[in-house]
Amino acid sequence: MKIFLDGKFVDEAEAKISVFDHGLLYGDGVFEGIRLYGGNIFRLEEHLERLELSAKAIMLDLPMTRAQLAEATCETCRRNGLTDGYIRLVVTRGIGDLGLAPWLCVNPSVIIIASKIALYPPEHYENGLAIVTVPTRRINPAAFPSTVKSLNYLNNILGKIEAHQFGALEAIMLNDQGYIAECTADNIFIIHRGEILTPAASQGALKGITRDTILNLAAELGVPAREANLTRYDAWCADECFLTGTGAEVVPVVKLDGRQIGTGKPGPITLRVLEAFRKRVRVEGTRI
Ligand code: PXG
Repeated sequence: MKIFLDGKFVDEAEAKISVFDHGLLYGDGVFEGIRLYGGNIFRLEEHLERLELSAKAIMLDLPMTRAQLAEATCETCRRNGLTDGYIRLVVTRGIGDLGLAPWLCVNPSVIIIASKIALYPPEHYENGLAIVTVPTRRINPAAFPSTVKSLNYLNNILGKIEAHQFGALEAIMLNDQGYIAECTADNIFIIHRGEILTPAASQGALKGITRDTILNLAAELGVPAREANLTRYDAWCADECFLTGTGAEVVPVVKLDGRQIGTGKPGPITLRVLEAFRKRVRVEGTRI
């Protein structure tokens, strides 16, 4: 596998980062997870824009322009002979000393990995997931914005460990107010009386690219969709529920905290959205 590392394509075994890189020492950096479908990168511009905004928020100057990052991303896919896969774009603060001081890190590192994706088995989409709410709360956006896709994922990782302990693949994380924020690596949607609802970023959600795609698709499908404050009660009593993410795409949820959601099967609006999303990824994107 060829990895893009600071302007060069190197073999996987040669793709090494210093132990003094603040991405490692402090989780100081930003990243994106992007999909390649049939030779097209889905919503590459939006991912690069989010990367730029994440970098701006943590006051990290990206060492490459958007056009350069786009070209390097496409070239990484080409060099690995990929037409379908998962792309990880990482920018670390770079090498510094053992103190926090990011201003001593003069060269941010850019890493692009393009690889095959391990998809969820099809039965999850056909039968839906059973998920739980975990005790770990999402970090208060006033302490660190949930909209920044940073290298520091320990908050989500604790949620993921707890989900795993409960035997669930994904889990709802509440914010400090007790409202639903999102899942550990996916956004959440519920459907109530024909309306699609999802928590706002201000409630502790990442502005997911898939989430945004779904909000657009809902408008095209003529299904009302909006952001709303959601409680666990709202989700328990929803007619339908689904999760969205670059890796998961759109995955139905049929059980939450031991309560069956709707009929206990993926709901009709969820299935329409899922189908529309799968069609969209086949026709939209940046040709590599
Ligand atoms: N919320 C969080 C906290 C995320 O990390 C999403 C929502 C969905 O966003 P997108 O833009 O992907 O629709 C994410 C997704 C993985 C993986 O392996 C996914 C994410 C991060 C790390 C790993 O699926 N982010």
